[in-house]
Amino acid sequence: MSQSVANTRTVHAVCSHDCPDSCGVLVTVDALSGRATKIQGDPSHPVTRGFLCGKVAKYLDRVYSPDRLLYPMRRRAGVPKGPLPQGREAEAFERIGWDEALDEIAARLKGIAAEHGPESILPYSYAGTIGQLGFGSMDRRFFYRLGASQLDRTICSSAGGAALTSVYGIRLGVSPEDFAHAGFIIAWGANIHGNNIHLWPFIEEARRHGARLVVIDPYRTRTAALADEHLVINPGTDAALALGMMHVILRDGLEDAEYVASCTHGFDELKAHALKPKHAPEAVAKATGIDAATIERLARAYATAGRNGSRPAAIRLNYGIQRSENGGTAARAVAMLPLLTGAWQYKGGGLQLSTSGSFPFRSAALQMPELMQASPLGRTARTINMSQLGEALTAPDAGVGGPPVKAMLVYNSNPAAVAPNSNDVLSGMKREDLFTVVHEQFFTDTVDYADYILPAPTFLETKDVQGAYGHQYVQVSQQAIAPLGEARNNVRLFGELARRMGFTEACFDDREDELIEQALPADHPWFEGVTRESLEREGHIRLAMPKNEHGDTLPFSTAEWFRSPSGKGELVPVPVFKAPVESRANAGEYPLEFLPRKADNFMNSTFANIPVHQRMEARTAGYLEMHRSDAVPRGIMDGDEVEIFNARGSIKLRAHIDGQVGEGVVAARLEWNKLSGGGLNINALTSERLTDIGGGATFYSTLVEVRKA
Ligand SMILES: Nc1nc2c(c(=O)[nH]1)N[C@H]1C(S)=C(S)[C@@H](COP(=O)(O)OP(=O)(O)OC[C@H]3O[C@@H](n4cnc5c(=O)[nH]c(N)nc54)[C@H](O)[C@@H]3O)O[C@H]1N2
Ligand SMILES: Nc1nc2c(c(=O)[nH]1)N[C@H]1C(S)=C(S)[C@@H](COP(=O)(O)OP(=O)(O)OC[C@H]3O[C@@H](n4cnc5c(=O)[nH]c(N)nc54)[C@H](O)[C@@H]3O)O[C@H]1N2
Ligand code: SF4
Ligand SMILES: [Mo]
Repeated sequence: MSQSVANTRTVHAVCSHDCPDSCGVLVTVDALSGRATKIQGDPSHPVTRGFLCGKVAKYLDRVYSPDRLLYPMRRRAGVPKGPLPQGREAEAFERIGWDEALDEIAARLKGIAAEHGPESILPYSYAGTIGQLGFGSMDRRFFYRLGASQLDRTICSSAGGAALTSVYGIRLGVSPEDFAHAGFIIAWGANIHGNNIHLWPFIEEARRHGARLVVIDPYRTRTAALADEHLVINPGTDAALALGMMHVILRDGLEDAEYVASCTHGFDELKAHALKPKHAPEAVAKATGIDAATIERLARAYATAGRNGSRPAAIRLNYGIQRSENGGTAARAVAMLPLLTGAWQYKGGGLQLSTSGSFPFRSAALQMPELMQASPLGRTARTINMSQLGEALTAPDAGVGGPPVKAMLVYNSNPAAVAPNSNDVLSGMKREDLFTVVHEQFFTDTVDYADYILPAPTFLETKDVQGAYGHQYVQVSQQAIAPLGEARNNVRLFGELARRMGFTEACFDDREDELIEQALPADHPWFEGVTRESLEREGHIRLAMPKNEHGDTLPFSTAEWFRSPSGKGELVPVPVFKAPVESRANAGEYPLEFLPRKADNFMNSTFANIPVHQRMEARTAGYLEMHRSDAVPRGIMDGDEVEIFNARGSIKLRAHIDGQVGEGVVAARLEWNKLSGGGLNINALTSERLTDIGGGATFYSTLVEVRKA
């Protein structure tokens, strides 16, 4: 979709950041100079509705930033790896051409694979872009064919994903548009206003019709401040709260017996479990910090919404609750609530954690895991969990057996800033015997440890196809402008590197259009009418999911929707609450629960270096938020410099006693290491412990102590 007016064109792109909203974006491009002059939300996209979040509204500042990494570079001889002052990173490197860079990188990889085996090479990528091609296509083909270690991409959502799948068999949820029809909404570990802004107008619409919004979060987010009620929960205790709600619902017979009979499996077992005295509101109040009367009221309001023609209850569950040691169980327990009340049967009722299962892209065709068999390894390569990068880089057997990691190719990620237990991560990345290549848009913390850096484009500079994890529209993102400098996209980088390695398979020649066609299933009913051509014409297309007699798509309203082993909602194994090892229940030397948070105006570590975004986040820069009752006994006053520490690390921030956190909890937000006071960000304190299911990171289960610096 491209329209011309006078000397400008408007190009339809898709915001590729790791955000549930996947906005349709219109980019105005000056036809003469080829420069983007304006960026706006697509008014015709039913979820984007013509506006962008504060971060991406200022996107041209990022695209045309004077700090963009524009050329391939090689570390200068003798310059050790490690932190470089922001703005002067390029001094540690010398500019080289792409051919030279690719030849030298291929030669090094061949040598390392020959000496240590290909599994000594580790890809490290996450969701710098969530476009299908940029996130995982040619890169995966390359690493499979090489026989490199596989990366388990667990740093964000794997516990919640596994939880949802274990209960429903597929990741589907209430559409954002349908939230407008809800009568009672719970934002559960979900900072909607900060992280998922395009859901907000639908919630406001529901509230205009009388809906109540209740937020369950240990932190007073923007969302909590705007809600009807904020329930301050102790971190990591959501499974207990959900079980307490079940207790009330089942004790009082508020379940929908007909729906339970036709759409769930294991009800009797769950009922017996939930009715145990330890799940009674008085008992649950102790663990969660939410009083018994409130739990009773919450459970009743939740379960009775939708009765007698009233509007139903919707839960926006987000990934906040599953970044916790027992987060998988917590997400499973919450996900079971609408199965008891039958909320799914009503428009606007049910739950949304992720809608990603709505998009049956052909990832096997894009990624070709069968290439592993053609690799020198000739078998399935070992897997390394990305949330344990520190261990992988510092343990002699990469923590999982097999050769030590000798080379790491980083793209779509900034592990030096975002991976947990960063002291170990950074000491691993500092190893002079580790060969590191980083494909990036900016001189991030990770670039400071690179042997070679390669320039990557922004989403304005490349073409892709994208689904969403917060709505049900598939979109093609057109290339709006030429890549800046010598930037090359992920597809081209790995296609060319494959040739340099001597891989002869034809699949390494595929380009964007071919890959987009391969990604789209021809035979899946939900993708009916979705082709590269139709997407290019329309910009976005709503998936053709099954509809009821009123024309509404209501996932899990009937038994046909479930993809679980029993063909119904799985209520067994029953969720069992266990307090995290790192939580107040087990506090000792480090008594405070730490929330190492995302910034409302950054995207994880992305945007942290852009001045306009820094200004938007100035209020939280360098702050440790704490409760007065924790500050006073430690002799800490508002504005004091404090040290936050545990056995893994220590950082310095300024105390801010502002009422955003409750007693026993302290919070600070993500930042680049090199932009942090002491050169280390909050991940110096987080651990590599994994979640109960899904092997996820546990950022929000972190104990610390604080003292005046
Ligand atoms: N502005 C902005 N938007 C973003 C991002 C960003 O960095 N900035 N990141 C993007 C990414 S990668 C993701 S995954 C999504 C994530 O979106 P969300 O899942 O909303 O992410 P979080 O902010 O991690 O967690 C949500 C809330 O959970 C709370 N929380 C922490 N521990 C607990 C707990 O034990 N129980 C409960 N009930 N709540 C808890 C946190 O205080 C937080 O306010 O957002 C995306 N959107
Ligand atoms: N303490 C703490 N740590 C966290 C979190 C938290 O809440 N607290 N959140 C966690 C979560 S949920 C997530 S998802 C992870 C996110 O961690 P990452 O996936 O590392 O996310 P970003 O920090 O956004 O970094 C993405 C990088 O990819 C680059 N990039 C963008 N597009 C492209 C491209 O097309 N090609 C290449 N080669 N590069 C590109 C960007 O410039 C950016 O530097 O962080 C996790 N870490
Ligand atoms: S970051 Fe999210 S809300 Fe912002 S423009 Fe991108 S998709 Fe939309
Ligand atoms: Mo994430």
